Amino acid sequence: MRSSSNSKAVAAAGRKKKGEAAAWPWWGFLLVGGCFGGGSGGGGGGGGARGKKVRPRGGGVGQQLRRLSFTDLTGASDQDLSVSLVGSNLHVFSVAELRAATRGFVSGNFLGEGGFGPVYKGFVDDGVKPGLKPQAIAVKLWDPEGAQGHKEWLAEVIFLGQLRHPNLVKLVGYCCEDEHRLLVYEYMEHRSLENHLFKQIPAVLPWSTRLNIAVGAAKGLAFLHDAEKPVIYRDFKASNILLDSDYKAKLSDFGLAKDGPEGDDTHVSTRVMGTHGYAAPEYIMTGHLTAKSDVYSFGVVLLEILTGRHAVDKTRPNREQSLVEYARPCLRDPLRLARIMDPAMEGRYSPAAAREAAAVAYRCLSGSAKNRPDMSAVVDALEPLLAATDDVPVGPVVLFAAPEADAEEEKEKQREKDGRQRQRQRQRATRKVDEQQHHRHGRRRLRTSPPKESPRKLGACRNEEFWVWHLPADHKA
Ligand code: ACK
Repeated sequence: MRSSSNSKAVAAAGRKKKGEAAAWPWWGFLLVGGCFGGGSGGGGGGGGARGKKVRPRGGGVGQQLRRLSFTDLTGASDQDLSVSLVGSNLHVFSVAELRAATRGFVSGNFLGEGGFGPVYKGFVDDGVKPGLKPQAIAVKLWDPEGAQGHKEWLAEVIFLGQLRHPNLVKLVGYCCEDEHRLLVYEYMEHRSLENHLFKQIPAVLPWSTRLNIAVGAAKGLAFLHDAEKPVIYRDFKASNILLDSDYKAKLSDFGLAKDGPEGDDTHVSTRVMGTHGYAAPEYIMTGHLTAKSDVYSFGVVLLEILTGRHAVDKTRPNREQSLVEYARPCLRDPLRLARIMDPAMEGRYSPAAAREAAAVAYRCLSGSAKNRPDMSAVVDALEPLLAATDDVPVGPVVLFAAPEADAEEEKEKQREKDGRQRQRQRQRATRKVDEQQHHRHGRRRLRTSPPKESPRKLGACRNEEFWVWHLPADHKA
């Protein structure tokens, strides 16, 4: 079933969606001469580079090239694009080769569906391409019905094609044949962090593995932020953190990544895109993107790692649905922290390390971006905790409710009740004043709350939601 529907997706991959040309003015000329311009293009596949690795301009071994930014693309000629857009060592595949590698996108090889489209496991060796080492791969197909398109495909090729780091997933190559857009990655044995945290597949993640993942993911982000030409990842979330056979974390999915601000600029102005629950509040409000927006998202994922709860969970009682709102107030109080730690760990974690990690999450989730730490400081704070395994209980743990904890819980409930009562009193008082003004001036009561931004749902992948908030016209995509 999957196989046939996605063969259709491959076939339909190039059908233009309404308004594309207007939204992405440089699309047209990229498509004219192949995906990056220049090459032979057309059905031969891969813009003339078919069967070859794409090499950077002047790309001798060990030669350091300036990374091409996304914005460099807009002014580049076709020739520039085909020769120097992509970093070295990317293989250019044809649809036929990837069809063979995945046994015809057979349903048994289906791994899941992300924002870009379905993903299939496959296998390649030098029979497929000379020089290609035998390896398992993950092939991502563009779903033309989905929220993402050529722009996100290109961002992935540009960023992942040029950036290499142990905590970024390796892009093996891509396919750009006619209208088809596919991406080929190294296969990550343990798939995404999301599976392990929320579906507990195949088993509960132990504390040390969780910390290792947090440190690895933090290093990946720090690398992006500290690069000579910094990159803002913009879509940091558990489903974009892939785990290799050793559970080493690697960031994947650079479709929303942006070049960081340059010169005296403090931020990049963008259309607000991302995943509900992970995006920084100031970015949602203003469209101003900075590396600190990623730091906030890291804080959300760190909270997910500690608590085993999803950033947004509509199945929980109202006050627990937003993880940040629910959990952040507990992060600096050891007793309250103990109560929100993932119960699936059954207490098998180092309380001291958990407190330190919680303190890091607290700072990352600060409402004020300037009070959030840099990712390199986050790495420095989290990495030493890997050594603190002495106080991790082993074997079965008997849990009992400490009387102090109960008392504290009662106090907290009472505080919340009092708060709600005070809020009701304030609302009653405000209503009364408004009514008096209404009678006095004979006018309608003014709306006091700000107009709500209404996010438009673009497409849903699994249990995630992908939103675009529409901002005033001066915010560029
Ligand atoms: O959470 P998962 O099992 O891991 O399901 C998603 C699905 O594809 C859609 O994104 C899985 N996936 C994505 N890239 C890779 C990869 N390089 N190796 C293994 N699985 C992957 C992801």
